[in-house]
Amino acid sequence: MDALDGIIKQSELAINAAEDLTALDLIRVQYLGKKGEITALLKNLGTLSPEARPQFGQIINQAKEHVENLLTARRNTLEVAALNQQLQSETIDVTLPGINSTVGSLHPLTRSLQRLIEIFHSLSFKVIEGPEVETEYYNFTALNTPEHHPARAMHDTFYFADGRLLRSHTSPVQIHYMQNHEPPFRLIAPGRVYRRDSDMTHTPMFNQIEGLLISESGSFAELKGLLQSVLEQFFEKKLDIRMRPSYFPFTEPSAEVDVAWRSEDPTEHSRIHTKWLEILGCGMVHPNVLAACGIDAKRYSGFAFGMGLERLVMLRYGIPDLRLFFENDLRFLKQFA
Ligand code: 2NM
Repeated sequence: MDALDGIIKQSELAINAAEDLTALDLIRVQYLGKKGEITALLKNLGTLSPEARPQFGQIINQAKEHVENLLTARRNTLEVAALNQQLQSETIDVTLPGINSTVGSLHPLTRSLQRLIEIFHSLSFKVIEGPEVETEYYNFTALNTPEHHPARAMHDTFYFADGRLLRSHTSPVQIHYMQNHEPPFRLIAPGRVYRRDSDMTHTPMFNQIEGLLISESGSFAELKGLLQSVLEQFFEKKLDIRMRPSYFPFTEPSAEVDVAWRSEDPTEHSRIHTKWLEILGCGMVHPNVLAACGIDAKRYSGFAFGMGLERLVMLRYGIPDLRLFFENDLRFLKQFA
């Protein structure tokens, strides 16, 4: 009984001193575990006389129950303390301002390209794409551009060591298409093109949209009407356009299209003045080009046109400097959100 009293006192002290649940469990094992001190006393009952066993058994079991109750009470206290501490450390101040997420926007070139594609789509034109690395055949030869044409020169086109090149227009995309499809068709080929040109108004890479219509009745009149309609939809206003005779190896006849651009001239006391601005090139597809694609030029005819996307977008939004397209300055890009 002396031993039991000592054990109870020690366990009470230990339980009250336990700082956390792990320490508390070690104490439980120390007294009530398989090899625990109170467990050992119970095992010892067998050594007592049969008459003494019930009395001592009862006393030891009461002690065991007492220690178990103390352990449970302490465990509850420690659990509540731990929970309170966790709640305190994870407190969220719901009155703090939120974190703003900024929403991006499309690049003006992407936006305008999407609009142009919609406009052409409404006129039954289909979008086709092709590789930016091409052969001389697809970029020049099939387009009726002779071997010694200046456009082929090293200083105009980027060549690779193996003779391939970066396409200088998207026409090769249309050549591939014509070789593999039967007319009639209406196509536009948008994409990046490359020329060895770099100054205030030229970048070595820019975006082009070329169009092509081949049918049994393609005509210059249809070309002019189509361009007028597309340009008026793109600029969202009535436009005066004019065609000037021009030359491209792949079209005959060829023309350049100008639009009458009205603007206020600050040097002329804000007088409105009109300038003719060149915005695209076009023409009737040369019979040699049709022949190179296996198309019967006696049965089919059609027209093609090409325009620079950056230039169109600069006019539409009044963007003064080509470099703005490539710098990705957010102050610029945000204006198109
Ligand atoms: C232009 C001007 C004139 C053109 C020609 C072709 C093709 F592949 F059908 F022959 N595609 N685009 C063309 C014609 C492009 O850009 C100023």
